[in-house]
Amino acid sequence: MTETQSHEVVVLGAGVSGIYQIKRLVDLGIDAIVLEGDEDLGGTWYRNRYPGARFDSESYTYGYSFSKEVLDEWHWKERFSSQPENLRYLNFVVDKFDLRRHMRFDSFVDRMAWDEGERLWHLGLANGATYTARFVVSGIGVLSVPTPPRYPGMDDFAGDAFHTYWWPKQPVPLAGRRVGVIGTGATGIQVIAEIADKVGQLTVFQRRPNWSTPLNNSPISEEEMDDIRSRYDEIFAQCAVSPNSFEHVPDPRGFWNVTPEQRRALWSELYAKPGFALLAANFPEIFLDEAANREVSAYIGERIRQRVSDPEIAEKLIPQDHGFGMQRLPLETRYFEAYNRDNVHLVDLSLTPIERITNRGIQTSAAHHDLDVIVYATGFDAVTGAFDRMEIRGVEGQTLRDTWRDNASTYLGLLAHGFPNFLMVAGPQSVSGSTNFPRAIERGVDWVTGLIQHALDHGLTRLEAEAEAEREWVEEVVRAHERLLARRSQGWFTGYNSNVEGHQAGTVRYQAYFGGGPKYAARIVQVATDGYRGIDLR
Ligand code: NA7
Repeated sequence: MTETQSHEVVVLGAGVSGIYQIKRLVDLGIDAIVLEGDEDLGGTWYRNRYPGARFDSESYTYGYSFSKEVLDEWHWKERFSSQPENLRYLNFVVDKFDLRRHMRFDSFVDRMAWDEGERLWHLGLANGATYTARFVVSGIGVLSVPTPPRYPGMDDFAGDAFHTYWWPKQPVPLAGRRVGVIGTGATGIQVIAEIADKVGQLTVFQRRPNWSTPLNNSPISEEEMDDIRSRYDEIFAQCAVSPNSFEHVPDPRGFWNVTPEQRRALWSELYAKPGFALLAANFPEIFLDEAANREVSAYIGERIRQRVSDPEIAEKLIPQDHGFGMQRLPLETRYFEAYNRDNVHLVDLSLTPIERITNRGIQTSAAHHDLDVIVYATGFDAVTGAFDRMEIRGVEGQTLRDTWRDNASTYLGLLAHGFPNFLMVAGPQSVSGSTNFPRAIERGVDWVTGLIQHALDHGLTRLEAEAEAEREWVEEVVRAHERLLARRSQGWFTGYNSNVEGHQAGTVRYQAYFGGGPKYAARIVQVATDGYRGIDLR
């Protein structure tokens, strides 16, 4: 048994959050360490090696903004950069600031308990090591717990099968093989479009279609990168005032103040623009007004029909159960055209559900599909999943898992009552699930760092969200959520996941704050300025 190690701060996770968090702490000379469960850094971009994995955020709005040197030195090669390049980027940042020496890998924290007498967290790792820390900062990811389906016979399959999150590091041979993909969320749509022309046969098992619009990716030349570098201040300033922290700005004219022809003209322009333009540069009414949403959905349905040759297949690819923008919008590159290929087949699971996985493939209620590879693109136990899989015991010995059984409850998405000195970067009910992730992450890290510095400066050893302040924040989260047409949608934003107990259709979880990035930023800054109002500091 090795000796317990003690640090002022333990950071959980070496992904986008943990990397920036450790940088800030090290810069302040605070004794801190990162514990990462995986064998290397990168989080989301260390995993998710499936073909087609890439940003849906413009690369230069996704990268860190904190270092002028990094901004000056890094050249984003594509407007929407791919997983291998994103992982190289994170390694570049870590190596540049020599942060690796503050990281321990293969160090999954599976339990931690608060000791009220010592005012310390005691952490236990899956590898047997133990740590204590005054403060624990979680950067454990919003989408880091993959959820394969629970079909009978999954272990019987003789071919290759994996969840997209666990796509192997070694190249998976696809040429000439029969591949089945289950799931048509953002991940399924990326992987299907990418491999359609690289496999022998591709069978897509779709339960519900998603709306999806063109990514419109393109390379970034040296000259363009120079231009982007010269505009970085402007770009980040723009992200800071946009509701979802992108460069795109909502159309201010008012949906009903313009003619249907003018609306279509805008949509046709946005359809050709990169990234989330159709979502984020649209009229805000499409998220609030059913008639507005119906009209934009009908327009996008038409665009899908224009792109899919077989009218019956086209109808199956157009969502009927939810409107455009009601779930996370997947972005695509020639996804709909994939269905025009002779080697691509669509199986509609709403008509013929999967009964079991066999040793040779997938048995639906209508047929057996012989396969060599099964890809589970079936999503994540989003936002709270990474907390639920640890045993986190608070003041009274209660677990966070039990406390959050029906719904998360946080103060500003940054702290939770009953769990002192546990600080969450990109926690539930922050804006990290509802905006461009790294923009929210940097804001969260800066705030958490400020609070830790404040505690150290003032000799404070116990910080806990007040119950009343937390209750009021949750009410605000609920209010912002209930304004939206999407309030009952079946997507991970609302905590839906058919493969996780208690997260099935019909349950609503308040996972994120939907009041927008600028309002959230102003709020947390104000709380800090007011001497950390709502936090019991001792
Ligand atoms: P999502 O968006 O949760 O999508 C999961 C997909 O898998 C969705 O189409 C599901 O259909 C389908 N699914 C899930 N379980 C099953 C089972 N058991 N059988 C058949 N189909 C199933 O996850 P993604 O990984 O695509 O995207 C998550 C985020 O990662 C994304 O927003 C990006 O930010 C990165 P359903 O809709 O439940 O009928």
